[in-house]
Amino acid sequence: MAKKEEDKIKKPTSSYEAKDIMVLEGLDPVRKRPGMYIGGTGVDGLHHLVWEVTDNAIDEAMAGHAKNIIVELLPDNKVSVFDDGRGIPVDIHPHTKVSALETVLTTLHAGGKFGGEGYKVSGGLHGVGVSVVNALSEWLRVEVYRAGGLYVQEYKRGKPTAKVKKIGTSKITGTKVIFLADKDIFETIEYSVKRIMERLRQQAYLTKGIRVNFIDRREDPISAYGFYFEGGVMSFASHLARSKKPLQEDIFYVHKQYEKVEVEVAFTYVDDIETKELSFANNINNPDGGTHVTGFRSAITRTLNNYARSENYLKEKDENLTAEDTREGLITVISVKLPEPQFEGQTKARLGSPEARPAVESVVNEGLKDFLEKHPQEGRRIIEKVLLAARARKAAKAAKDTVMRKGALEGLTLPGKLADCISKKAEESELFIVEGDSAGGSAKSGRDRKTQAILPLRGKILNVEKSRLDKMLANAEIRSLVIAIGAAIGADFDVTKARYHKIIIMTDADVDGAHIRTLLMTLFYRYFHPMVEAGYVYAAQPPLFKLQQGKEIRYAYSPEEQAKLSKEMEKKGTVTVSRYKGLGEMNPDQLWETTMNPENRILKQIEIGDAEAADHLFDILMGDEVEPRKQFIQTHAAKVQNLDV
Ligand code: 28F
Repeated sequence: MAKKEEDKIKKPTSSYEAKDIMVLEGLDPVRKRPGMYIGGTGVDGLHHLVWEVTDNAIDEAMAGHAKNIIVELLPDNKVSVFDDGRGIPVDIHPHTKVSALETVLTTLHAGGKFGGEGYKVSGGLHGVGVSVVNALSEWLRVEVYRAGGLYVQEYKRGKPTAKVKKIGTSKITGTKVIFLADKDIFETIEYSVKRIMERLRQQAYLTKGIRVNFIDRREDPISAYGFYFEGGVMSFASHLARSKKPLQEDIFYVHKQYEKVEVEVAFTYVDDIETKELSFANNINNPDGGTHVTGFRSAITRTLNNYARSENYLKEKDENLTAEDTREGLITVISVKLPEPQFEGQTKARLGSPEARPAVESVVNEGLKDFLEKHPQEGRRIIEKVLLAARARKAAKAAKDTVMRKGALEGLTLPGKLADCISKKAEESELFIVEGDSAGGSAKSGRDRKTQAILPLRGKILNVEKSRLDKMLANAEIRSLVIAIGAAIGADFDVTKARYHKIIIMTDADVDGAHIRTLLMTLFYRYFHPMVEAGYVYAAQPPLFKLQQGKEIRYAYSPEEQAKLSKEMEKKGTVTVSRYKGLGEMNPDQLWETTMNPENRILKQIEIGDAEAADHLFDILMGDEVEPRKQFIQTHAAKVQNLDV
């Protein structure tokens, strides 16, 4: 049912003239203070080199001149990027007597973006120019296929090693850049396939119809991936909703030019309480939203309220639906393209351009009104969902007020099950969430009382997937956890109030333990998100094996370690190996020694990615959709080893 109103989209015409190049300054400042140009010289800064070059290829595709982009990771960490666009101009500049190609590669901010009518739509303000990549590479080669010829030039740390040379003829046109990041500058020059894949997939979603291929040639056999999305942001939204039950037949989609702003929005409501909202300006991700998101939210809220009233879902006396109510279960991708976007915030993660707000608001208002008129049955489902959210909001507020009134959530009365630590300094305090009362008992007596608190959780905590905040607050286990952490929950959560700066999930190393860990990670991801962001959440890694040889007892945390250790200990006589089925099999000292003692325990810090994966896994395992769960179990059942039956 997507609205296919593909208005004629005005493409930026970057008419190339040698005069367009604004020669600003040499490259020395870049090598002196690389952080000024790419943010840092760690792994993020290293990947910025790849983003800069690939963004230039995407720009050429966005301008309608390239259809295919090939990114390759070569052995010894060289990166190669190719696009089949027009090829960087190679003609000699009348004043500087230097080839345009050399100027673009060796001069800061050279390129249509800062002058002329053309503008870069991807990379945008972040696009510092390929000359920065050149300056920070110990070696770089550019090949230009243009006007029937193949032109080449090579550089060392940004300095040409020879003039631009025509080394052959060519039937195709395009640009290829191959570079080797300078290990004198970067802490590491090891690339992450995952990061590059995620970024290329995202760029392909945002630039519908272009083909992006990624080939990792560092190992044998090579691995190759291709991204190609006819549906653009529509495919992106459906990818984000892949494990959820949709409330609409198709993704809502609108793509229109509004004055200077090109607006493309896709969204779908799903049967869930979680919101996903991705926004981009000139293909740059804006995690902190901005004027385009504000425009979108006011359009949704206003149009749904008007519709709910005109269709009598809301009576005269009923209060309006809030923006919050309309966001539950809404999965959205907003992409705007505009000349000279203004970004705000220290990480430039928010779009400030005022013109983007009315553009998105008007385009979405009109599109959604039209959609609701044409699809009344889906309109009904959406309104019913939003009304339900409004009722839950009021109930949650009432429940929270009740609970708050009782003073429980203020942490005045800590839950009985919590064995708190003596220290009141959050930064040194640790809260162990332990599965089961027996392990809880051992943890309580084995721990370091000064800094370690224990909260035993009985069995499976509430299946947080379907419940709402109010129902969750009613659950004793969850309430104990909220009170113990002492920083409220959900939208009111304030991480600076957290009473512990380490929350350690300690569950058995079996399937049940993994299940509980997934539940808890989902809970933290959804209702204590800043704790995960701050890196406060960990998973304890209990030993899998105990090895005994005479009096000597050792522990192994993986089958490989167990094999190695057995071989070593066998020299002194027979070794008995026992597999730990659960924490409860360890006595307090063993539990302390192997899993709680900061000296030699192993903790896995939960990153957003892990929690997000748990959240997605959780949808599959615990959500309503049977199909994704069946698929998941079939796919993974083969891989599950030592399943305790
Ligand atoms: C592997 C990375 O960098 N592709 C690029 C072009 C095409 C033109 C261009 C680039 C205009 C004035 C500065 C060609 N013909 N892929 C890439 N493809 N830059 S970068 O122009 C450069 C600027 O000089 C191009 C006509 N107009 C623009």
